[in-house]
Amino acid sequence: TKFTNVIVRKPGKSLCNGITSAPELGQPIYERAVEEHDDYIAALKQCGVEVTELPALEEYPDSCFVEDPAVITRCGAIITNPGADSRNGEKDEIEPTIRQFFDDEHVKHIVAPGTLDGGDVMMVGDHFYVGRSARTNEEGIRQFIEILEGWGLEGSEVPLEEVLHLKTGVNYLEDGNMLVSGEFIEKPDFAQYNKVVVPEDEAYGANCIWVNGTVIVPEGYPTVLKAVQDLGYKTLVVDTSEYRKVDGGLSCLSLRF
Ligand code: CIR
Repeated sequence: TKFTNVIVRKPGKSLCNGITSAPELGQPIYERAVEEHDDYIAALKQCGVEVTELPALEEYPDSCFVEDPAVITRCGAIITNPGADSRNGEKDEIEPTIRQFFDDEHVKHIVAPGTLDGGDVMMVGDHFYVGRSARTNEEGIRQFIEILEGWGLEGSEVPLEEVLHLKTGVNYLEDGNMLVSGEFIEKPDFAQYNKVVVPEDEAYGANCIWVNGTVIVPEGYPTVLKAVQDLGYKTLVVDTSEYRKVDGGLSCLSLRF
């Protein structure tokens, strides 16, 4: 795998009203969120990718989490049908940008009654694990796998019990290495990988991203950082604490392809 492009979207002031399962963390501070986003973009650029930065969309509080309305594979792009009502329209906002990179026959859609969030999709080479979650349903997964198979790729379903999205708790770092936390530590689906177990008190740190040999790790998760460095990866640390307040992490903030 080698990524050449990354798409991000600047957070709007409405980020403060994003969906959250952890209101006790407080609302994101907008100015700080923008700084963190700038740092994130700088880290991505250091990994040798071209970054396309889309403007903020105030009408969609969670729209900086561009990973959810689209999934991009090496064969084409899939515009999803995001499972949260307040986010569903994000799919129409991201599509024109996706079409700048892919022609008509390489852009497919998940359609109702299927729902799917890109945060539930984890790419491991040509295999895509898809979490069945509160956002992603059986029909969405069926459509998604059908599209993949049409391109000679494959997918499989992973039922989720605890976390919001699949990649909230499990992330592939390439080279057979996988960061796993919580319910994913023992899942048979991932038995074949070199699993790096993330301790419960650093669970949020399981959401790291591999970008062309470098792993970007969220700031404040020393056990995860050391484990990733011990695997031999170059690392970059980015603070995503404002996004954590609305359940967002490193992977959600970009589309990498
Ligand atoms: C949401 O609940 O949809 C946002 N507040 C967070 C989305 C995080 N995205 C991701 O894990 N891919």
